[in-house]
Amino acid sequence: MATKFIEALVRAQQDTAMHKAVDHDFSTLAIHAGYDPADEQGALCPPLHLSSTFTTPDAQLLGDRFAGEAQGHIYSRISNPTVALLEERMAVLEGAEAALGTGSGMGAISAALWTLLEPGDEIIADSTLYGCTFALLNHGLAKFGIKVRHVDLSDPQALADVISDKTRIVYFETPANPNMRIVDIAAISAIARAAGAITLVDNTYATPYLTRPIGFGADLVVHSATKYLGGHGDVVAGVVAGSKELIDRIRMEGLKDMTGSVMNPFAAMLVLRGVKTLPLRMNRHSSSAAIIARWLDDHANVAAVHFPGLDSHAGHAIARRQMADFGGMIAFELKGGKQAGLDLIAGLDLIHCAVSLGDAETLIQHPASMTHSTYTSEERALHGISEGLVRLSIGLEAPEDLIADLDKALA
Ligand code: 4LM
Repeated sequence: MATKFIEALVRAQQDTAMHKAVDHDFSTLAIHAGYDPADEQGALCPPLHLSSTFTTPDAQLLGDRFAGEAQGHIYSRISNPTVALLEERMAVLEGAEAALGTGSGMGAISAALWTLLEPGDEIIADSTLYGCTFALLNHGLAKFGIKVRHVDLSDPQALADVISDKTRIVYFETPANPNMRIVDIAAISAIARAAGAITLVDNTYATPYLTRPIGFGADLVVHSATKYLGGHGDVVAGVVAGSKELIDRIRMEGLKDMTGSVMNPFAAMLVLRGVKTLPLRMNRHSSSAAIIARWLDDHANVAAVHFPGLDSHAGHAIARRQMADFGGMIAFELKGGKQAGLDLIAGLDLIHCAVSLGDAETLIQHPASMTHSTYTSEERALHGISEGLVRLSIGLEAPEDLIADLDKALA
């Protein structure tokens, strides 16, 4: 049964027009991939393996596992059965050969980048990135002789103009946090591949239910599983997905030896549970966000709405091509600027002021003073993050109730 679904998924990646048609298969895989209750005494839900270490009947076998000559768990900083199930499920859902669970989204990004980059290499990153990713690149990697260059990757020609044999990684988010810029995954991946660079996509905002970057030619995908994959705001976790060769390297170098940013088995269990309802939740987040984005767009006090589902969005056509729907994130600016945005946040009752995203609860925050305060104000201006921008993560509540709350606060 699983093979049939996996074949369908692979076909879907080859033909994005089929993306919506395989929804049923994705939903089935999100619940079943990698797990057979018959292997665990009929337990419908996978067991939680908390063991930090794993014993073998003799020293030879454990030694062989260390040498990579025998399969099996050694120590939970390297692998763990509960985490391994999530890794297998995420690999299937992303259409990747393999995946790796990590302690956070930043853990996933750090483990991948520390493994793949060496002093003298260049990383070309999109101009807009999550604040801590921007800090990791510019305050972390840059200290160790890695050249960080920011390019507007929503314009593939801009990448083609500057990419060189020094470029090791091309890195971007789509939609980008916080301003919702869309990057053409296929176009950027093709340019990167031709230059011998690895394309790494942060798929946190879209999730594999809406976009599967590897099917468009990307090499690696990273996630903050804290967000939509977990889905309930009660876990911090990350995932990297890609070829077996790259994932094995990231596991044994970036994760095991360099960062130690290991996924806790309990976190893996919570993410496995979250992923079961990912399709249902993403449909609801997306449909509610589309309604609210249109409502905001029509509001007299709103200066601009950044949501890829709007015809007016610069990346709308590309988003239509590479996303099954437009997701649950909206960014907008009020005519009264930053102060009006802060007043709006203060005036809300149902919608909570908090960072993070992808939860059942609708969250609102002010990127310039919160998630993107790692940029200086000059850097934010340079990177297209306006001081007045307000970010909404649309939750699972009734959209009419959210609109009523926004309406009252905007008035
Ligand atoms: C936030 N974001 O935006 P961990 N990649 C993307 C993200 O949005 C985040 C991470 C990685 C927010 C957190 C406070 C696109 C995080 C990092 O927080 O390390 O799991 O993910 O509100």
